[in-house]
Amino acid sequence: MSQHPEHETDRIYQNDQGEVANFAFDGAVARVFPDMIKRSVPGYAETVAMSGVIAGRYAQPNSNLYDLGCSLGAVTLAMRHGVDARPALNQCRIIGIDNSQSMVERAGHYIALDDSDIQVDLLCDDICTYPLENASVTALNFVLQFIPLDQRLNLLTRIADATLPGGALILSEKLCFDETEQQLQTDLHHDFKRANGYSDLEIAQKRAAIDNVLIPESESVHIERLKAAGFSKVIRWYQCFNFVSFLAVK
Ligand code: GEK
Repeated sequence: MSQHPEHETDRIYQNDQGEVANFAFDGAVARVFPDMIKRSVPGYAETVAMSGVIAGRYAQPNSNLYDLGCSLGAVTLAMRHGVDARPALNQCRIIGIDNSQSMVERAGHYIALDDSDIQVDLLCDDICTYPLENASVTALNFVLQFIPLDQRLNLLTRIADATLPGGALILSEKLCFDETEQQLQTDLHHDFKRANGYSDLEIAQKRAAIDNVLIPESESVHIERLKAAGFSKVIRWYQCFNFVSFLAVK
């Protein structure tokens, strides 16, 4: 039996780095990831947990469920438990894909410790090219925002094409807003981070690191593009400050 991987407190941006390098999902980030995402993304725990509930409703017998950009497999596990609760779904397969080797390795330890017979496969690959098929539920949990803008429609179209009729995509993202709301939402997000123990220096350096890497879009851009990709119905089922999750049904 593999050991539960220890995760550390996120101190990556604690000391003044002078020139801050672009953010990357490397080994240092993978080691602190559970702490980092919980303290940085308002509503993260609820988004993950409800992804399992949504998966339980939209999963279809003998289909695939994809967790694209799975990091340490939090949504993979939530979807597994959502499916596990329904005996008709015991032949479903859950596929977690991430292009960070460090993330996939650590995700493997968490999956190995989880007690369920539902098949889970973890792959280190690029979600923009990996072939998808026979999908009843796909999760893109805070991942599309890291994909180059000109590749987003293509990825969503490939997901829609691979989705069975009545299947679903759960898309969680950081949003951007018009000028007035943007300032308010940014202030609230930074208050949230401060309340979780991040200093002003950590907040500023993380922002500098991630600004060129995470490109948020507005709610209307997301909804229109999901429809253009081939989803017939899109709802916002959750929002916490500037972080949102959509349910798109084919
Ligand atoms: C969670 N969903 O815990 N192909 C594969 N993986 C990618 C790609 C790509 N092209 N681009 C980025 N990633 C997770 C959290 S984190 C969000 C997702 C965050 C991966 C990247 O390696 C990272 O693990 C993940 O997408 C984004 O619910 O850190 O804010």
